[in-house]
Amino acid sequence: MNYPESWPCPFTEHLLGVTMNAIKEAQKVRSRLTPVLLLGLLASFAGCGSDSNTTPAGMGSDGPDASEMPVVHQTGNAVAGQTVFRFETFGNEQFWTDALRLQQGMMATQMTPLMALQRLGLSIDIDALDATTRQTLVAESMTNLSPQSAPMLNDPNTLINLINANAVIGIPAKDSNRDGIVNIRNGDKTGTTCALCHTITDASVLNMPNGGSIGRRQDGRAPHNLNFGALVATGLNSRAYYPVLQLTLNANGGRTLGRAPTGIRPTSTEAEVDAYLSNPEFYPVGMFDDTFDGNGDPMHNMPLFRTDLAAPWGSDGTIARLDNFNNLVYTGLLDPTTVTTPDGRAFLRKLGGTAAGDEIADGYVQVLAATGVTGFPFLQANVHQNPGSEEAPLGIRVDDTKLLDMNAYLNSLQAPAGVVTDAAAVSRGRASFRNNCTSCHNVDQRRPVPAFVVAMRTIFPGDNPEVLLPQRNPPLNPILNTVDSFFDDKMAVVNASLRGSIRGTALPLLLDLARKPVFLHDNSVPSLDDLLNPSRGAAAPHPFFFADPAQRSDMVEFLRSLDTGS
Ligand code: HEC
Ligand code: HEC
Ligand SMILES: [Ca+2]
Ligand SMILES: [Ca+2]
Ligand SMILES: [Ca+2]
Repeated sequence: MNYPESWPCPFTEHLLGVTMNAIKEAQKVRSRLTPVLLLGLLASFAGCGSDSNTTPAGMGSDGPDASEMPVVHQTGNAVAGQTVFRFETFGNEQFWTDALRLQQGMMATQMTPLMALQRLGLSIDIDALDATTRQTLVAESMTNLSPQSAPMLNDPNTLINLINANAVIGIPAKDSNRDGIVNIRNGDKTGTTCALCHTITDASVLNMPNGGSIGRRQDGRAPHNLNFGALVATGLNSRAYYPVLQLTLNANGGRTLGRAPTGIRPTSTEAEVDAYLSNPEFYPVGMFDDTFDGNGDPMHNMPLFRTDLAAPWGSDGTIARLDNFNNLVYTGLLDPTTVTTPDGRAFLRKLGGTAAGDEIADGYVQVLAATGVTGFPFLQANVHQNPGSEEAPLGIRVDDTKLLDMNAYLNSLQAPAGVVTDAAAVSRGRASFRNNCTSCHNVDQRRPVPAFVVAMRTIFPGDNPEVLLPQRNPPLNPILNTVDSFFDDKMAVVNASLRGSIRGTALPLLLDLARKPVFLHDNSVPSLDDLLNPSRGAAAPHPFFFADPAQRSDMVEFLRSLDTGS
């Protein structure tokens, strides 16, 4: 068997402090924990890899009492945090405009608002517009949207105007030339923000089937139709996103890991990169590859509600603290040129080994040179005294006050009300959930999500990985990949072993499920009924099934009803 049962678990002082507190907390609630679960909890908090941190379904419980553990989570000002979430770029507009050339691509392709809504799944904030534009868009939205009846929605100039008005959600324009006017036709630049993949609108003006919408912002809700791949492909220099694409690496024996049969190389053309990004088989709609590891491992956009109730972060549970996760998004993903710095390279080497790490960084430098990108990294961040740590994986950290303000804002976001169509079915489903699912999930979504990482073999019994890199510096586990499954791809390189825990998946809050079109982080399951249907097979990811269709449908009703209200 080539699966590591455990690996060394040395701690930094900081980690040890957290660990000791966690163990003390666990001991306090010992009486309410089943022994097996407690053992697993201690193992996962103590950071020693183990498969024992999950149990068969608990009986008659409201959820695992691991949830009693407080999430250490500083906060600032929620009102200021809203602005950070919606508009803060820390200067990444230089990357998106000067390096990736996104707005230039929109102009070159004569992209209209309708195309942005339909093809890219972008959404438009109606409140950001002046009264005349608002009225025209409302009127046009009630027509058949043809160029004759909806001229403004079909006019490429409108898209520029909407961007200038900061109405295109997640891609704000900045007054880069500091002339007091925001106009991207005249030297100003467009960046990206968190809202891009974590906000929709109420679609009160227009709802584009399988696309975006026009209406009022609803922060925290996942845009299931956002086509981020196609958005990046729209840039005139999509090659600038190189380290976050699926790569072919010599260090990996010329192989590639991901959904595409061949990966991108430093010499790949713009057309080849665009073809990868705009193929939904390779870069599915609603997904984002958030690791600069050479793996093509897009994951489904996650909702962000009540972040005070959840941790660790990411499907892999790699990051313990919310502001650390958010800092990594800013410093590594919204301007990936940071990986070419000495600290960036060091982190790439830590993740992928020296050969692969250097190959990614060197390849990227080659791409940037070949495409005339200079002056990077662009991101405005502070040098951190502890490079490589969770606080600053790439050696830099954006403004801490703003990160803590955003923590407060994300904590305050409420999930939409659950959908109840058959109250009796919901109540039967709840009873069944209590009996079958509470070794991992809580019944009551107002309670903190248990913080343990579910071991890969528990959540995915078909996990049978080959070893891609046998040795990494402790506490990192070897790089592993189960062939013929995407489910584990995210966790191949980046997983919770980085903080001394295990390779597996973290537990989500079960919220806004009625609106979700596809399930599990790898988009592998098309409906809640399928999720619970034994026809997926006992070796499939998340193998918790009901053979009886009536029981399944009760459970689906229950899951759709969940929210954080009373
Ligand atoms: C291009 C799309 C995209 C952008 C932009 C983006 N995210 Fe995400 N976010 C995702 C995806 C996809 C996931 C799921 C990752 C996973 O499954 O591991 C995610 C996960 C998260 C999570 C973890 C949620 C959980 O329950 O574990 C947090 C927190 C988060 N994002 C915050 C942010 C913040 C803050 C920003 C802005 C700095 C941001 N994201 C920008 C797509 C995006
Ligand atoms: C061994 C722990 C465990 C058990 C038992 C378990 N789950 Fe899960 N569940 C998870 C994990 C981990 C995830 C996140 C999976 C991922 O990364 O995609 C999850 C995700 C989910 C999701 C969200 C899927 C999505 O795409 O948003 C639903 C719904 C769900 N579980 C329902 C259930 C139900 C119903 C049961 C009982 C029949 C159950 N779970 C039992 C661990 C568990
Ligand atoms: Ca392109
Ligand atoms: Ca990746
Ligand atoms: Ca795999």
